[in-house]
Amino acid sequence: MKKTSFAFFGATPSFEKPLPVGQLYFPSWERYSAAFEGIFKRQFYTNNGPLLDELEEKLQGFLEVKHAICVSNATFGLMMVADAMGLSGKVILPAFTFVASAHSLSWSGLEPVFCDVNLDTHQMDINQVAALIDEDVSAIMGVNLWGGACNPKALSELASSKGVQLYFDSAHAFGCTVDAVPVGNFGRAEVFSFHATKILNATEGGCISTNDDDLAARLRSIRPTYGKESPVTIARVANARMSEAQAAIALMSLEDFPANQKNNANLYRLYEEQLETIPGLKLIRPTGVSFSNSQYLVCQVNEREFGLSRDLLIDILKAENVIARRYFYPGLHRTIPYDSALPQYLDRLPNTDSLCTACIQLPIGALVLAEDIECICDILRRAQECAAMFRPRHEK
Ligand code: T4K
Repeated sequence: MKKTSFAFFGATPSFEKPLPVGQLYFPSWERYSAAFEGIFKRQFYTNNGPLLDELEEKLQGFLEVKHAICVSNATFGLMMVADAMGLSGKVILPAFTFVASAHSLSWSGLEPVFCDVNLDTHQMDINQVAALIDEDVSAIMGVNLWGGACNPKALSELASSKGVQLYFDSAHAFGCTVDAVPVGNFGRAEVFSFHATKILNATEGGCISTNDDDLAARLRSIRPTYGKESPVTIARVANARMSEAQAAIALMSLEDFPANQKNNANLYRLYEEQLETIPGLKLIRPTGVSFSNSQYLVCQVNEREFGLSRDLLIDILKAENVIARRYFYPGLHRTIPYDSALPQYLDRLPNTDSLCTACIQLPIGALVLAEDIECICDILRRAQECAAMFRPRHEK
């Protein structure tokens, strides 16, 4: 293989335009403009409008929950839930997640307690969660990663046996089920992200699901507004409203969910077939669910077997216009402010540390075609075969 067959060494990139990891499923321009015409005719643009009402009702049906409360994004949803649940002291969550999970706690004056994750599933290690519960811990935030789930039933049993509250960051798990129960029904509340990179999208947005009437009333009053219901007494309000424009896109996205999920599942299978034959790359399949949204394509790079580090592989792909990402990097215990405020976690989370240097997200979603996967896997295969070519001279 010649150096000149890689864009990294100056060849023409395999893809003309950057191919991102985000889902980016959007409705056709015709559907989009028809929905927006309705908004403009009604002259009702935000604050509990008719499209938001319709969306919340449809989400309640889809998720089989009593309350779906849409918000401006999942980060705000998590902050609101921590407040509405009256949490205090410390909350246990994994360090291997997006920064928003922990920062939602910091905004509410809560201290994160970081637990490690399982090396094979990437989900939080429940035995470690159990060991970390003490009198200062008021809740567990389960994080359902990669279209999988972190064993919400076992976590529910643990939380009730220890008398702590439980809620979930389900930003990655919209449309997934656990033993045929839709994710959204576990713990006191669950929070979904409707960011453009997610399978259900409102450009920006999110939703809190709960079967707890009191909690729902508090959340609606924090958002604001409380809509058709009466406000309840709460200590502080926020503005996490979802506009009609966001609700319109989310409604179309919800309608398209079955087709988009199916498309993702097909793309996933193509990756699965091809990646199997590349030494040093391990596909992480969503675990803990009976149905996955197939929202992420996550691999672990074994540097020794593959011959290249994860970061060098990302640079090689980037040169080809494949914008793979290293979610999550670094572990939250190594980010500001936790690295200096909570140094006790720096040498306690070996699995998180190891995954943070090995994980790679590959593109899957609306912009990815079957032939793109052939091409991406071909780049990966050739990179592995020619690994020595990329390594700095002193390493060869
Ligand atoms: N909990 C967890 C476990 C999460 O993963 C997240 C968010 C949250 C909570 C909080 O949810 P939100 O508050 O965001 O609703 C992204 C997303 O911003 C974030 O939603 C997501 N998780 C996180 C894992 O990734 P970035 O900054 O890496 O994504 P971004 O915007 O750079 O997009 C990824 C790629 O897609 C880029 O290559 C560019 C491309 N792209 C993106 C957008 C938005 C486009 O081509 N067009 C676009 O419109 O954070």
